[in-house]
Amino acid sequence: MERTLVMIKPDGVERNLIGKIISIFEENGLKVIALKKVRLSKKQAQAFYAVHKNKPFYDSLTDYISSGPLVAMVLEGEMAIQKVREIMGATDPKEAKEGTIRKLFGLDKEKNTVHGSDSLESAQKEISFFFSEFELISAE
Ligand code: IDP
Ligand code: MG
Repeated sequence: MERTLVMIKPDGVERNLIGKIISIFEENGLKVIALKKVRLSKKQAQAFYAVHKNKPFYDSLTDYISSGPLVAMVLEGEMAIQKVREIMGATDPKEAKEGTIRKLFGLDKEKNTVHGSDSLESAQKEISFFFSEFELISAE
């Protein structure tokens, strides 16, 4: 069993897509372990996306991620990290496969509705960014 960190980004929350998106993950056998709705400050968004700090899209991305509330959740399942990445689809909704969340709901390469950790290492880092050990144990 693996755990991964998923966010429903501000464009998804804004368009009332929380339920639909969680349903897609659940229908694919992933279990919601912990979940919260929060609005990140610019500084918190910069910290979350620190690996992209030298990218040309970093400033715009962190403005967008801090522009409204998002939903962060820990999902668990067999090969959860890879599975979530497949269910989400490519970063650019235009390139995402039919039936993926980004193809269904993504607005553009930046406002692509969902985030999923890309490795075991980032999953662990991103889960602890949003959730304390206490919260994870309490949600079991
Ligand atoms: P990923 O979310 O598919 O792993 P990353 O390359 O890690 O994609 O980029 C993180 C996030 O930054 C993307 O989900 C998207 O919101 C944004 N992003 C990535 N590339 C671009 C770009 O070329 N223009 C604008 N935003 C981008
Ligand atoms: Mg990434």
